[in-house]
Amino acid sequence: MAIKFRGVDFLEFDSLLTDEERLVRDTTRKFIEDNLIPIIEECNRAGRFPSELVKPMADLGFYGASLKGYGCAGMSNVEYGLVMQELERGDSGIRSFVSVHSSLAMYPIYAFGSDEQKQTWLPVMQRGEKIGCFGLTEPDFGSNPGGMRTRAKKSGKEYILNGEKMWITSGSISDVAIIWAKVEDEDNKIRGFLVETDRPGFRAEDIHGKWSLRASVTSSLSMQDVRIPESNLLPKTGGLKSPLMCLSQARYGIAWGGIGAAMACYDCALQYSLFRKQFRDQPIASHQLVQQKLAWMISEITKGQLLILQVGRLKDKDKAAPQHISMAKRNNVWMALECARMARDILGANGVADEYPIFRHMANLESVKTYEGTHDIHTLIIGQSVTGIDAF
Ligand code: TGC
Ligand code: FAD
Repeated sequence: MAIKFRGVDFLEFDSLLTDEERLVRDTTRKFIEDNLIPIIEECNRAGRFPSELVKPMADLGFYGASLKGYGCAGMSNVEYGLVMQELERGDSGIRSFVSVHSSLAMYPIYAFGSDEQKQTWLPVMQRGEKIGCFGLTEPDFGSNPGGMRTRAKKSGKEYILNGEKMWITSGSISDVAIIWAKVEDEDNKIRGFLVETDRPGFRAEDIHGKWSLRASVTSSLSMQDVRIPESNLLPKTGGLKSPLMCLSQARYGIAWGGIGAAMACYDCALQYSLFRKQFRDQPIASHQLVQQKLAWMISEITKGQLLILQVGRLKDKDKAAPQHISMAKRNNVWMALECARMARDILGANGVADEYPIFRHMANLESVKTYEGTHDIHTLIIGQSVTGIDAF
């Protein structure tokens, strides 16, 4: 039986939002309801990224939404977060696509690029005519990107890149990759490069057999003597701090996204529990143990909403620190995964079928818990912040 999402607001959360913020949220919600929900289960089964949505999402201003100029929507951080929430209510994979394109490909060009690089790339990326990806992780360096082996070597007016990147969202559908590499001539300092994906020596191959984020493309990238002009260096990058600054943008969006996935699972389980009857012809919602699960979920969703709204308000004042964002990403993704597991349980056998969205969200959230810094890495970032001791 089809269950339609009704929104989740236990504590008058909406009253904390401005009219503009609610409008952005509602517009995105309608877009997802009309365009993604009807096709997402088919995409998930087939392992297909819904590329037909790339242009419509550009038209709604989703790409680089919080950047100013270059055709970008110039949304506040809270508005951008609400977009991420609604996208992930549909599917983590579609939120991943928009997050990576916006926060990990457009943002580094915006923050570290030359005027010419910004003019060349940002307007076409905003319009969805060119797609970007972010290559930081390598086969042997995930949580510890500082150990990366990818190298850039200066040769006349060019750089030559060699290395492997792994688990790269949108890798094979991108026109440009932001590649992080150690520059041999600069004492192995990490810097960012714009690498057009049609350059000789650049290869992207999709990773198949994922049980998670099946509607998102994930690829490995290989660079063998890829020559790029020196003007493709992002001039303001310098050290590991540069890619980590990009991660702060994307982690922030993910913390909102977790709320969306949790809301989808909770609302589905609540509606199901009211019509599904077991024992004495009573709805399962009348049993105390089912109510306990629903009460846990709505409490945690509400706390997660307040947490990320506060981080968003701080970010709008330029006061959100990495450890604040780590707390929100860690908590909200963990909370969403727990909600998905409880919601799956409430649906009994139906919980494992893709007639309902819960198992898909649950499987997606396993990746979301790992990428952009694992749950445990964010634990250590918070621990480092409060103790002053680095325990990585
Ligand atoms: P560490 O010495 O701690 O830091 C180096 C410099 O960076 C600064 N910094 C940050 N700056 C801005 N934002 C942040 N989040 C920052 N974190 C650290 C730091 O203050 C320092 O600055 P300075 O001035 O002293 O140089 O570096 P470390 O090597 O000890 O590493 C620390 C650690 C473990 C926290 C870091 O490596 C880390 O976060 N690891 C996790 C890696 C990760 O998250 N990878 C994500 C790859 S992209 C991805 O997953 C995309 S999936 C997206 C999707 O599909 O939606
Ligand atoms: P590892 O670092 O090997 O960690 C394995 C386990 O060890 C984890 O539980 C971890 O918490 C634990 N661990 C590691 N170090 C410590 C420590 N010091 N103390 C305690 N525990 C520790 N990367 C990109 O660059 N771009 C992308 O677009 C991108 N997209 C992705 C899409 C998907 C679907 C997935 C699954 C990953 C993606 N990633 C991307 C990679 C992602 O960022 C990494 O998977 C993540 O950073 C973890 O690295 P790892 O998988 O190598 O795990």
